[in-house]
Amino acid sequence: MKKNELFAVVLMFLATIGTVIGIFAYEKSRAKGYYTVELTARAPLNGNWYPRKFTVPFGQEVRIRIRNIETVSHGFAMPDFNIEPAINEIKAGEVKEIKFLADKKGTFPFFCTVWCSNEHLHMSGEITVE
Ligand SMILES: [Cu+2]
Repeated sequence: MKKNELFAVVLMFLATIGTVIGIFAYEKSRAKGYYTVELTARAPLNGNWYPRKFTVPFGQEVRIRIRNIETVSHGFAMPDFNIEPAINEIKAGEVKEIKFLADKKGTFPFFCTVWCSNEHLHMSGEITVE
């Protein structure tokens, strides 16, 4: 085997090992992060929260990304948990994020806090921690 060939083989070997180590490191850092839920906000007549019910793992730091895809403002509240940052208003087209530690098991309500339509009081959902 020529010297250049040997060099190429070693380089290929290192690149392969490096990729595998990189993938494992990425997966590990991802697992440490937040459990993310994508939530869409719409007035009840236009579809309501989507998903309206979802489950998150107990003991996990949870991040909910709320996307308001309407032309009116909505809000978000979940009184059973300390929501950081608290959200009073999500304007039309905005995406806001809340974070909390799912440290209680059970099913808890969340709801809109802005008078968005006549059906506003029905703009609610449930989150289950288990
Ligand atoms: Cu609303």
